[in-house]
Amino acid sequence: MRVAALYDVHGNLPALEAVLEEVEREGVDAVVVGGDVAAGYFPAQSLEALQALGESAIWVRGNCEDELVTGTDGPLTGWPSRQLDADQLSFLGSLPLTASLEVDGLGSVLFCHTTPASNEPILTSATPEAAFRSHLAGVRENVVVAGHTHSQFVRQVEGIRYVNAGSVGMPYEAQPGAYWALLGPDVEHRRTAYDLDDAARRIRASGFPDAEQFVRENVLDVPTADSATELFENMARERGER
Ligand SMILES: [Mn+2]
Repeated sequence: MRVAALYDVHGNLPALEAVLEEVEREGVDAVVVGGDVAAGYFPAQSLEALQALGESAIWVRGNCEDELVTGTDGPLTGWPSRQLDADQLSFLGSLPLTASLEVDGLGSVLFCHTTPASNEPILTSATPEAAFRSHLAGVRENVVVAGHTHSQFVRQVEGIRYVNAGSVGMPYEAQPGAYWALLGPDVEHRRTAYDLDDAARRIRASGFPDAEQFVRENVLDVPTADSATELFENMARERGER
């Protein structure tokens, strides 16, 4: 099968709608929803747009799903958690950490938010190899597809190719847009352009408390992968993950 990997939508419905149109044109067999779907401007609508894919959507749970369910009052989770009803929160809380699929040309592919055992560790293009090796120990698949750190990259770790699919709704990349990955027969990193000014207008009207700041810093303009990677690696050192 061919698979579209959509990670870290973060409630950015305009970005998601543009990606779903492109995914439809690609005629994939499945869409993997890689976590951190609803933590952002359009929580319920983003969730519903992906649930509308029915059986062809395969879901894994991100760290923000856990924070929405436990009611953690962060900038991306406090207001959004109050926009979701009990059924939606229970759906998100019940998702598995991993999914495994056979993909054309790639063989077995493991999908997780960041590592197979947890949706929290920080892994970037600059992470030391030893950290990848310990997180991927015991993985039997040829390819691991993840997100979480919002920048597209590929790392070869012994026999395993670790792919960050990028972020649909909150990318840290060279230019604005919606970032995802098309899998089968190879790994193809994709960027979908969308109408940023129209998205900004919709997001400002969403009721999301920090809309203006997010529009400026994460939609109209985005942090570069290099700056985000440096911040993430510092955070990982502070957390004792390195
Ligand atoms: Mn995320």
